[in-house]
Amino acid sequence: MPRWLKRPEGSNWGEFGDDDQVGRMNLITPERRLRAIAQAREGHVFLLGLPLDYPKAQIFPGRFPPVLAPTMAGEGIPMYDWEIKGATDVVNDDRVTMDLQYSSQWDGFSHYGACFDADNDGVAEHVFYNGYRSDTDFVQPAEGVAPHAKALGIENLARTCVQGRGVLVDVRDLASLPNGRIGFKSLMTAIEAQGATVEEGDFLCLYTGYGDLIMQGGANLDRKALNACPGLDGSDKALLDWIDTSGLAAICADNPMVEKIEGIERCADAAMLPVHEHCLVKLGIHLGEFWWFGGIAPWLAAHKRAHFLLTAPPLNLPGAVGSPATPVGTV
Ligand code: UVW
Repeated sequence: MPRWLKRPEGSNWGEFGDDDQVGRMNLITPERRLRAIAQAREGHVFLLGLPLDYPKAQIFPGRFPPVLAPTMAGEGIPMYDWEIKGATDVVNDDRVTMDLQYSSQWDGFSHYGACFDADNDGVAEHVFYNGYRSDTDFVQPAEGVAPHAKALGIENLARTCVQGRGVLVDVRDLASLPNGRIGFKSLMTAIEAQGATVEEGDFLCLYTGYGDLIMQGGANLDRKALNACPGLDGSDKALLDWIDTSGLAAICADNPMVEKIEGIERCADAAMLPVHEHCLVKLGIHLGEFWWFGGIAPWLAAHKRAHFLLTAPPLNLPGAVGSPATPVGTV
């Protein structure tokens, strides 16, 4: 049985193969990676992620920061400042409990799906990129059962190693647009003004200023300023079309959702997060969120550059639907 009989309008399901699980990452060919590596001209590196315990105050309900604890060497024996008996070794060993999408992160394709009648039986099911389904391709949480993605887990993204050409576009000035929503025309104007180009297999990096506010604000976040930062306008069809035709591999933003939905009317038969649906469900485009560009952006601007080598593998954690990220930009 094929996985689906009908695919959502505007989707590319099947075009990278019936069982493809990495979508547009397929466009990062060895040639394109070498072109990206050629952007590393000076040897400077920049962290493009927040410390994973940032934001210091909760932004996304239900997601909590990492909590460290010692590994236990035995009952009541924390493996911390732990001296190995009969030898001189001293060992610290720890574990972490955290929401994988608390801080800088990748959204995997298994993170976000849609209600759509892919088997054409008149009833919508919960489907994900390339027609994978909630009922057959995930283990759902239950008493004593850990949920996980049997398909589209973040390990698929990890296997691609996530290395290619980053294109930084500074959109901080676009906060003045209505509801801070960046449509096609405004984005194209910013891209052109900054001498950037977005080509097949590129990582589009959107610098909204949100990450800077998180870094600077500590626990006293300026919520008004955060809410004023811009994001993509998923209600703009021209923008969605450009995301498709540009061939970009992924979109990485320093804000929490890449897109902004303020002012878009919610509708029972449409997605609340249209950029998520367009990218993660229909086209196989990964989304990076809560990144930080406050380090690399001034350097790129001072050197009249917009492109760099981006390296950003997620955790190779089988079955997870998202992952913390510690991306690196090399110039
Ligand atoms: C949701 O889609 C709910 O979250 P995120 O913005 O992290 O993808």
